[in-house]
Amino acid sequence: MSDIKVGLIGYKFMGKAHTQAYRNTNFYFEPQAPYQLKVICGRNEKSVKSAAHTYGWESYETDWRSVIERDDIDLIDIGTPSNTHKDIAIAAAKAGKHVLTEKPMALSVSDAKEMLQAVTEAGVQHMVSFNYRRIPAIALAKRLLSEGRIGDVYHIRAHYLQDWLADPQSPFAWRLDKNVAGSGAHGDLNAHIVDLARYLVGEFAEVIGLSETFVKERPVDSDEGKRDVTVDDTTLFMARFDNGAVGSFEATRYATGRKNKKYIEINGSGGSIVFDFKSMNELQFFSNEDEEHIQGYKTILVTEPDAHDYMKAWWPPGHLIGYEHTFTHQANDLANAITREHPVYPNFEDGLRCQQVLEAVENSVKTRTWEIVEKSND
Ligand code: SOE
Repeated sequence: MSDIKVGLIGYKFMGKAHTQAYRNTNFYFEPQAPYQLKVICGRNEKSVKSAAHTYGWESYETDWRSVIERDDIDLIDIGTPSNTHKDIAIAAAKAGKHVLTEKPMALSVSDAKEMLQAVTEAGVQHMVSFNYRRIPAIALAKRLLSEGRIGDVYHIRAHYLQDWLADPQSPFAWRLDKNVAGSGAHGDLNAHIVDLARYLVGEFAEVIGLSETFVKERPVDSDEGKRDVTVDDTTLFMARFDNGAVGSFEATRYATGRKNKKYIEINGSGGSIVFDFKSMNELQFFSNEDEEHIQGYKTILVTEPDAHDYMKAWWPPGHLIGYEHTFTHQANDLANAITREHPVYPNFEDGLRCQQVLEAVENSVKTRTWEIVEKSND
């Protein structure tokens, strides 16, 4: 295979993050098949044309269908609002293209199942952009867990906190419309910590949650009116895992002062690990193996090339990396999977499992009871 020719749908926050990932993958990781930035797509011609120029894409389109019809594209990357993911992903798979989609993968479990079926039937690569898995400190946490260094897991407590809606006068945005976003803080933020919990601890067995929408309507930017908010502002839930561990999860857009706080603590019979995104190059590790008089949490600075292959591409030990690198690592893993024809994770099956957890929580909010998490693909 020569190059991986990319068609990127969406050019805003995620469009920018994914674009730099393709460029930096080529530059730092030198994959067997480099990425070619073929075409970027968005509905507003003036804006997408300017993005194509600034980001360095060869061409632009204003209709995603035209991108999929092109036979010079190998990979469709979906960075648009959640209600568009299903149609684009299924059309891309049917056209024989590999698919990377932003999270949450779909609006519902049944949509996610259709998407998984389409990519499986087409035999293309599929991946969901749960980019926080690609933080070297998270990869190290996974390794410590796999090596049994904290023993059997008892607890996971995780939260993902933002505050961009804390002001009741903040304007309405697409993320507040259920038809477009699927859900609110739950699908946007809990989706990330659910994926990390599945990655680090295992499969969810049952859940019980509560949601709240604090501000029921918001001013519309462009006129005098207001629009109803149809999603959750916050969702909290408790969970039991198949392996006996228990967990608590919280996502909110009302944690005043917390711009993007993601925190995960896992306690086991032999120790604990703690990750806080504000210090994303670090992992806290407590081990019962240490002699008692020197026991305590140690801070591991995860910049050694030995910590993870990702770090081999970057700077000498001690030089830190950031948020954008997570997307570069993701793009590099996807390039390797495409050229070497091996699976890449998290894939659409992981996206579906995450959706099944999210939907079980939503059901439990309605029924006010524990809900079993379904795990079937059919
Ligand atoms: C908005 O809440 C958002 O951009 C999420 O959609 C991302 O997934 C998250 O990482 C940062 O915040």
